[in-house]
Amino acid sequence: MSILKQKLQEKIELARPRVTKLVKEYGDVVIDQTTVGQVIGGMRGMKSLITDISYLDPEEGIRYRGLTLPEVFEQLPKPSGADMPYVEGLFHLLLTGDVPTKIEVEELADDFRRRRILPKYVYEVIDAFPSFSHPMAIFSTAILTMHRESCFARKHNEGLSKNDYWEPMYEDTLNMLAKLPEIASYIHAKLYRDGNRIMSNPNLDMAGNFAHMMGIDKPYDDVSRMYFIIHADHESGNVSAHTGHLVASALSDVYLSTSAMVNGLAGPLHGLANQEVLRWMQDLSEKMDGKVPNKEEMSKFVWDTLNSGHVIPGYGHAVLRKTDPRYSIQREFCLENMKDDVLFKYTDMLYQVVPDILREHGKAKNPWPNVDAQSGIIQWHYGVTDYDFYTVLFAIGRAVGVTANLIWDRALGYPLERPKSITTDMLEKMAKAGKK
Ligand code: CMX
Repeated sequence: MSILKQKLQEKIELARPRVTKLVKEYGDVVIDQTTVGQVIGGMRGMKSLITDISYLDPEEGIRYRGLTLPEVFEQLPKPSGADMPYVEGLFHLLLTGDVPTKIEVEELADDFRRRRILPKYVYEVIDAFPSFSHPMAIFSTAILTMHRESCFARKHNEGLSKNDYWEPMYEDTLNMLAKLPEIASYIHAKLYRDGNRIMSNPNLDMAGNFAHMMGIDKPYDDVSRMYFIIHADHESGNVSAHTGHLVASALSDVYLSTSAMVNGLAGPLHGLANQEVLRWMQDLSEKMDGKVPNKEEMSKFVWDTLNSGHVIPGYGHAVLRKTDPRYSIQREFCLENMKDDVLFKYTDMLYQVVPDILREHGKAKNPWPNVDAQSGIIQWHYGVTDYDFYTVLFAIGRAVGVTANLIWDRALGYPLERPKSITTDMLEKMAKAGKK
């Protein structure tokens, strides 16, 4: 058994009695109340999910296993010559709560390498897609196609004890994660490089190999590591993480659940916002003839967008109430590596004008930038100008966090998700009774 799997097994044994005790001894303790506004308003703030893998504080931003993002970047081991850590190391941290040693992370990176060969039929499925398809639709389908490989589905059919559910889920997860860079870069080659595929390099780490298969030189390997790490998890209630958890709660395997989570991520209010940001900035760039707008010109552009009934992409958040630390990490990278880039200058100018405008506009609860405000311009700078592709990169990162959660869902025996719905009549009656 690998070091990671062994360690995970020990952690699972320690965690199980805590959950059993909570349900047995405190199962009927009230922890929250639900309002009419929450039932109609997308369940905002309703405490109804559990995960130890990450926690999102509205003021501070995301913590992975208790570590802030700057701490994660500082503490995780890095491949030699790299400024950014191994994505495999992040998976180890998310799964176990421990920062891996160099030996542990290298063993895991080797494990990923062994598992990354893609079945031939996945290439054929991708090839069969019309070339004008959205890459997220192809990515989701390619993952879904591999459902037939699922160890979990096979073992469950054969009769697997509930206690052991996590084990084939772990195997499926590693098998799938290791293949995502190959799937994504193959889709990129098909849609945007006339099918010119670059074969993988078996000596590289997951993200380094992705950069290699994209055909982009350093520091794009570090961009990929940074990108996959910052997008990995944002606690359980966001659409992609929640969808993955919900679908897996029906004992659907990792392939079915991850494909579903990718579909949730593909919405413009969620992961697709990064491509919306680029589209929007290109529009401005055309209007400005490539020049950097001054503050007044930028403000006018932002107001025009709002007055035409559109949201400002890359700004606002359902939970966060401050600048997203994922934005700040990328901003630091831009300042160090691409501070003269015109689109970065646009982004910086937007940071100066948008928060005040959104406050004056008076709708958004959070006027600050989120992860998507900065991520597309970095890709653009390094030559990935096909912005439809950006959400696929988000999806590779998000899969790392969502699947770590799914393994724990199985380990702790979390049941089928099934909240109760009511009719509008019932809600009106409850609302009136509650007002008295
Ligand atoms: N521009 C203009 N209006 C905005 C806004 C923005 N960036 N953010 C929120 N609002 C509006 C909402 O549309 C809503 O208006 P209505 O009452 O007319 O429906 C109002 O402000 C209240 O919204 P909220 O409670 O502040 O935000 P929500 O939780 O409903 O939505 C989010 C959150 C992210 C969907 C929203 O801020 C938004 O649409 N942002 C732009 C798209 C974006 O950047 N998405 C990426 C999110 C990051 C991620 O994927 O994790």
